[in-house]
Amino acid sequence: MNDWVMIGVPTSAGAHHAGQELAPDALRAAGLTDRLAAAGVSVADNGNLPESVFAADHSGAGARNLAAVTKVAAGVADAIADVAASGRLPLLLGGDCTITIGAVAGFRRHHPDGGLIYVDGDADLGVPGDGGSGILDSMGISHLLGRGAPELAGLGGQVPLLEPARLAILGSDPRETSDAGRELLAGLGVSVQEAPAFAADPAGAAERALAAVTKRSGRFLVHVDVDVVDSGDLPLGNFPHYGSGVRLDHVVAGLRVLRAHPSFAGLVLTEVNPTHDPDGAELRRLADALATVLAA
Ligand SMILES: [Mn+2]
Repeated sequence: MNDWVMIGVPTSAGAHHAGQELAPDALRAAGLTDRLAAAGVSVADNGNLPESVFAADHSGAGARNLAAVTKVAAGVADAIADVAASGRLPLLLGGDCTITIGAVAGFRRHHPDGGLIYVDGDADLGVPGDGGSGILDSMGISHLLGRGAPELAGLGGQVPLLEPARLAILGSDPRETSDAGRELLAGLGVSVQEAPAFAADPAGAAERALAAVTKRSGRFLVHVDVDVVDSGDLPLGNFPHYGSGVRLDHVVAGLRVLRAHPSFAGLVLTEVNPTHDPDGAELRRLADALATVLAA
């Protein structure tokens, strides 16, 4: 199981504004495919799913652009289920973080005991109507765990989409999670290692996430929101995260440990906004990092 299928998900439907829909093609233009090949990674590029661009939602709903987000996630679920059934490894290029809801739904059609390691600058615990932004890409973990909008939370036909014991969160910035959020996750038994622990020992933190998830899961997906990297190092995250202390090389070190596990079964990259990087230099750094990770 070492052949990859790359699928672009050009969507900003669940984001704060447009831009992320450009990421899959921008990563290709930054040489991702060539870098993967040079690293010895066998990858077929299946192109992009249909584009879905952010639109202002004036409806007043607590979950903005819910219909568009749900439609994209459903398409992702079908696409990743096909890849999983073929025995190959999906590499999803988002797109905003809501695509991971679809990825988990589709992955678990084929791997009912599947798990998820969520490498992200945020714990994404928002829910519609909580007084927050209403932006769905800040609510991914809530929906995976069965909270939030029923259309999304029920995408896999079972609620929750993911049992808490099959989830590990790695690298979230403690300044972005409330104490109530931390208590909620602790009470549910979700493995959480925040940014300071991740930066202090990326490989060790990754091993602890693996130990937690593989205890209760078979194969697992890895979600990587580029905003897990401090924007002072890599300013590609759609929503900036300055000062977390997590560098790109920390993330590479951690992801290499995850990728080396025999139950590793694919990667979802999210929240890259190419408009933050007009000359493409940071995108090329990210493409190099991905090739280093996937070659491991
Ligand atoms: Mn995120």
